[in-house]
Amino acid sequence: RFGNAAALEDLVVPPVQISYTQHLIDGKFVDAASGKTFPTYDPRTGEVIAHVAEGDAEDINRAVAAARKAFDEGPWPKMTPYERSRILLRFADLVEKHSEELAALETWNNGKPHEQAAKSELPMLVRLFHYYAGWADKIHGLTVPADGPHHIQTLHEPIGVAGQIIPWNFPLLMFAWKVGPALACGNTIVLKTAEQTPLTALYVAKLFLEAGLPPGVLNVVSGYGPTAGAPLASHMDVDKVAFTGSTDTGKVVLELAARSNLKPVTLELGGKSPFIVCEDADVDKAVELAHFALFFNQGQCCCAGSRTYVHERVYDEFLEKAKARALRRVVGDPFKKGVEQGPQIDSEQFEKVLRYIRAGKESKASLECGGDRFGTKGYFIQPTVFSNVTDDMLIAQDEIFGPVQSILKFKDLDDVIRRANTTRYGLAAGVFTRNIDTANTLTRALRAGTVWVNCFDVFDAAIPFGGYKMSGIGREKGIYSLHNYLQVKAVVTPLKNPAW
Ligand code: TXE
Repeated sequence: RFGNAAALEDLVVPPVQISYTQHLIDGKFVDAASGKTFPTYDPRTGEVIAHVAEGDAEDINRAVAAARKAFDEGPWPKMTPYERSRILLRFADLVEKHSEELAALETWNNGKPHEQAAKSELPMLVRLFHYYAGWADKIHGLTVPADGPHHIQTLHEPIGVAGQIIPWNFPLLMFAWKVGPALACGNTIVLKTAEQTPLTALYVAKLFLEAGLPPGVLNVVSGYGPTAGAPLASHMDVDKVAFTGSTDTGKVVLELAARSNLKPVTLELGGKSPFIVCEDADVDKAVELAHFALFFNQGQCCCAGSRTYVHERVYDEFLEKAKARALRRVVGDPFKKGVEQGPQIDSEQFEKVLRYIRAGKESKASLECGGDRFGTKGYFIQPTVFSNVTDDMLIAQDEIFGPVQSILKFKDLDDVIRRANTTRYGLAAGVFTRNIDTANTLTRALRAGTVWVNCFDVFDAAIPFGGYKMSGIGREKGIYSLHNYLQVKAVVTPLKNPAW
């Protein structure tokens, strides 16, 4: 029996009202052009909590027209960088003021533990906007040495209208990773939220208006991928598209962008990240970190440490303790204090995870614990651990995106480097060792956009994040994210006017 099963019999009423369900276009909350709405759910129960405007191509057209006008006619891109910075700071203050409602809304619509939303994600949201406010007035070009008698300078200009498509696993943080750099650089935006989690982005978009963001600079459209996301990715008036989601959809977005106006695309996609426990590891600490690396956020992290490689010398002890830790994991109503794991986001993801669990059971892997749904309502899944996993198994190759830990045994560093890199993904990796040489060898050999050494899921605003291979294109956060939202213009002037 996991955690506290009783937690599900008496669900907490979320301490927040749903105030915004329409699109935000040109500074106004409006219904969908078609008048249609779609339901959004509480993943604890599968019950509808609100009906939200359902965007399609016409809403995207309207939002892009507003963003285009706000970019071409200003005032946003023409404001001083300091004025833009001040608006971002005012927004961050308003987020801080409304943190309680926002954390409750995030948990209600997503199912993540409320303590995680309130104590970690909301402060991070504020921090990200402070960080980007800091950049807004520090973006400048270079003076470039010339071969001839020319003065050459580069201007770093906003790229224009950014189309942004985000997923449901971290609705507010994904909003910040996309919107923060785009606004700091002076762009205007049409953001399409994930159909599962439309609510918090609308709430914070309202706070942006309160902070003084001019109408049309940030437009938020709710809706489904093929009917609202695709028209955004293929829109001829959108100058850049940024996407976070599955690798399959990432390919579609890239193709839509290429076939329309060849807009540049950044993609942050799936992963199958290795977490490597070396022979010298303190096993208790390694177990705790590997557990966190996989189970955090119900296992719904693109960078989840979903292949736990353990050195053969510590394997047996690790396995026993990893199983005990998973059995201690507290599953239940995410609003209740002490609950570590809430429900998966929706029935589709719930079924997907259970399908992978079945595939694991049918393989030669050993099911150590879990392996089924938790309770009888909502989308809760028991923390599940498989041992004796081999690299060729489906559960070791595909992104499960759920609370399913796969433990694999390795012999030596060469063995684990080769196997850790044998994947189509390359988003992140974890290394747990006390040996600096081992750490240095692994950090250089692993083909991944982030390597966490003796830590995992550290997400400071300044740390770039993104993938090698099929985990994506480009980097978000940090100084690197600014490059996604800037054009570089070279200006060349003769040092002496030619005698014309
Ligand atoms: O993703 P999609 P889904 C992975 C994870 C998960 C799987 C499927 O493995 O189980 O993806 O999840 C929009 N044109 N990740 O179906 O479809 C969609 O509306 C334009 C990893 O939710 O990629 C949503 O806004 N847009 C991931 C966004 O794309 C389209 C986070 C993501 O949806 C579209 C989420 C289309 N044709 C899932 N189709 C990560 N990297 O963190 C869909 N969308």
